[in-house]
Amino acid sequence: NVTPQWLPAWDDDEGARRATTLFRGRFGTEPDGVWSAPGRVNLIGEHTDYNGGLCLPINLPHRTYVALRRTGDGTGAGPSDAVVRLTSAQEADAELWSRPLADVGPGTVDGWPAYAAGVAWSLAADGHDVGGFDAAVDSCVPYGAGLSSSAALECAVAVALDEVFTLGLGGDDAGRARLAAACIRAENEIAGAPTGGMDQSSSLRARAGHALLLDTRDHTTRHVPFVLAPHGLALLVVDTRASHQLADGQYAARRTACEDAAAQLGVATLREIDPAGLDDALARLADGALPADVVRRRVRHVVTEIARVTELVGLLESGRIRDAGPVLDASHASLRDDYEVSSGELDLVVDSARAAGALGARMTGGGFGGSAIALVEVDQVDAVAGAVAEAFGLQRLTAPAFLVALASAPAGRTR
Ligand code: GAF
Repeated sequence: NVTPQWLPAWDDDEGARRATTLFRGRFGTEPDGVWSAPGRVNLIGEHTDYNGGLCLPINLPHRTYVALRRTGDGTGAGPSDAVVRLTSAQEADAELWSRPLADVGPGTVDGWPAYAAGVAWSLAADGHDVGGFDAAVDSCVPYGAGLSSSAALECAVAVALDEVFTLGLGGDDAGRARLAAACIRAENEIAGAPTGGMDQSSSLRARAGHALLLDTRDHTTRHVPFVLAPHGLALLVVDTRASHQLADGQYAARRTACEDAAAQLGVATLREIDPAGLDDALARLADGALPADVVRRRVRHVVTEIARVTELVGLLESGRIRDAGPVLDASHASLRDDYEVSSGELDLVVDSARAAGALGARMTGGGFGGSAIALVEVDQVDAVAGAVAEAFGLQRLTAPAFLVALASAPAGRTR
């Protein structure tokens, strides 16, 4: 018998205390406040957000906490006062990271500081008056697990800078959409990961108790109630602990394949392909940088996955979450066979969870490692987790880690 390893979320007191203690220790003064932002898990709609499509993430109870203090006169006018200094509890032994804001730009920052300093850069590039600051970061969002630890860091810094530099964006959804755009730009241009906008939009714009239906074609959103307990269900998240790196070539290659296919078909994005006309569209695809049969499978995933988002939203909004299993399963099959972004570990989670009684299961996030979700009866959470852990043990894989996802609050001020 293998005991599953659970990943606890901190409460706000613990998160604020940790970030504040780190801040005092490294900077010898008090922060102006503590802000935090959640990681996310996507229910369905994978690899659709850079295709003008739909996705449906919820925020996790796991958050990244940032204690931050504005320094200098904050006008950003003089190079001496516009210095960014950063420290992270996850890099405890590292030296303080320090850089004039004027020196932050595409290709200049490596590692985790790119996500934090990058947001200051993109807000400034968007015309906002952002100056120097000190920040200390601590987080219980599992790192590198496909649960958006990077977006949580970006979004926590974004809401902090919004407040200390009085940008006035955090108070309503339109402003939060602009903060999300700044975070996405930081990730694309400073961290160099060509991701879509789902993760940052969720962290800043999704509400507690709801999934965020995000339409990446027109940037509209709908808040879809997502509370499983009254249905006797729970959403189990399994971190495979198998490495996952979005900045590597595979994610970018999928994105390029979709853009090339859209160009071949003469549409702005694959969202414009009507599912009813999918076969016709596929027949028109020819060999290019990739063989036509590969491109056809990529396109089929995107078009059918967007339709599955609508299907799941319909089930949620009509109180039929118990019927959602086959939709989740179909999403996984499509990601595994057509989009080819799953992994042996992700398939093992999905297969072993289903065999142990999960109603449905799928990989979530970018793939190539990372996490999977399973919809399970609330009284079977431990049994399903135990079965998955045991399946990993039998194959001598690194033990996976588990959490139960409750749709949680967006980024904001904590203290
Ligand atoms: C990662 C990316 F960051 C998102 O933008 C999205 O494309 C996702 O992979 C796949 O759905 O999380």
